[in-house]
Amino acid sequence: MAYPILYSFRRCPYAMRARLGLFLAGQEVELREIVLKHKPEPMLAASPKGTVPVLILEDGSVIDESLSIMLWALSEKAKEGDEKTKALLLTHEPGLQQAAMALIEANDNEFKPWLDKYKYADRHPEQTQDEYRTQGERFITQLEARLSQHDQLVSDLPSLADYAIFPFVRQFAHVDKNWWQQSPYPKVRAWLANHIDSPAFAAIMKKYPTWLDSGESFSLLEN
Ligand SMILES: N[C@@H](CCC(=O)N[C@@H](CS)C(=O)NCC(=O)O)C(=O)O
Repeated sequence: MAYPILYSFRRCPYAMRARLGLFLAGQEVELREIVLKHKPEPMLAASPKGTVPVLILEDGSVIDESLSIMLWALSEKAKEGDEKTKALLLTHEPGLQQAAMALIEANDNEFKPWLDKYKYADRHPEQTQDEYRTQGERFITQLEARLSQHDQLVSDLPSLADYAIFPFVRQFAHVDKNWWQQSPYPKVRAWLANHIDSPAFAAIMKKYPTWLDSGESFSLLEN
């Protein structure tokens, strides 16, 4: 049986978000691991903008935004009446769903650009690495405040906001692990450690040979 094809890059936080959404929805895909410097032609033919993740459905339609892939996979599962995915999507909590979407938007549009500059400060000499980190900390501070109110970002249960955002916070933490360990964000630290240690994250972070080299696609769900 054919499954949707996912072009993915293991270390990309957007691709992680998509893989998490697919995994949590129990949506099988043919995962094709790529390298960004050498993108496969069929991926570019499907999505000329050349970013991962790219999902090609069985009917040929293409979803090439990570959040849309997450929402597609979880919504399809929720349509079957699956309560667990409805909870992830906050289907019964429109106010919280709105908050989750706003937080993801802040992650992608405000936090991510500072994260990139913090990570690659040598390519952006206009400010120091510490200054870039301080800019990024504004978002981390918001997360700390939220996690002081409940166990996860929008309520006590994990939602799409947690899964869409933690791969980016993981990158932020990894730039300077010593700093992160003593930073004034104990709640975010614990929340992140929990997600990194989760079975879902272990499953979506398995290492595969690249599709161009091996010609092999891999299952996302088989462990
Ligand atoms: N808005 C896109 C962003 C995806 C994105 O920027 N992915 C990066 C890798 S993390 C990429 O493919 N960059 C292209 C490149 O580096 O050539 C999404 O959410 O899917």
